[in-house]
Amino acid sequence: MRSVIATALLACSLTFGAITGNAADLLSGLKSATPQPGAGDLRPGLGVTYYYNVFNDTSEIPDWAKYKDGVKGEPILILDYFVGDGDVLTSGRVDEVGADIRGYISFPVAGTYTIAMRSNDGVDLKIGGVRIVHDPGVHSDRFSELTPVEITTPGWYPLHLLYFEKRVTSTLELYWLKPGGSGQLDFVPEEAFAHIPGEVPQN
Ligand SMILES: [Ca+2]
Repeated sequence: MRSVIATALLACSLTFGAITGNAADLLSGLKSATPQPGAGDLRPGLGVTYYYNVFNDTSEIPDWAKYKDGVKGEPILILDYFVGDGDVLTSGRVDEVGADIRGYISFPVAGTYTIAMRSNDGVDLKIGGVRIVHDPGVHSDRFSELTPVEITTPGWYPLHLLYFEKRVTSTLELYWLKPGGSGQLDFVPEEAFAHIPGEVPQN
């Protein structure tokens, strides 16, 4: 049900983007993981560390982490969280949660991907060392720009996502449209995410 709602809302966003030219500039220069992680080391989903505090900007999460240890959460298998006032990601809490999410995302072919997020509250996404989405403050549900991202080398790329939920409702969704694709963006699928337990990928 939630994906149906998300798809309907995203269609509005896409239309809005097309009418206003509200797509972001092409991003390039993303660095793939070197060396590529071994298939035998990878586990499903993205690793996550939670920090329980009132955050108002994603930049406050690494500052807080200098002084307070986080709590390892269950891996996040897919970023399709549109949960109203329910649990924030895999934290088991409904409010006042910061998340430092790390792992790898697989781009299976070279070409230009269109990436978008919907978030509530703040989000800061970097892939391969390049900031892709930055909407760091407190806000209700809203979509990012549609961001074209050039991938020259297929494979695994380090992903680092800072996110927090302050109060009431929370949303965290990541969409893409693969090269040559047409129509609506889809959730980035589970098979495109992985992490190595205990590792902090450099990004
Ligand atoms: Ca909220």
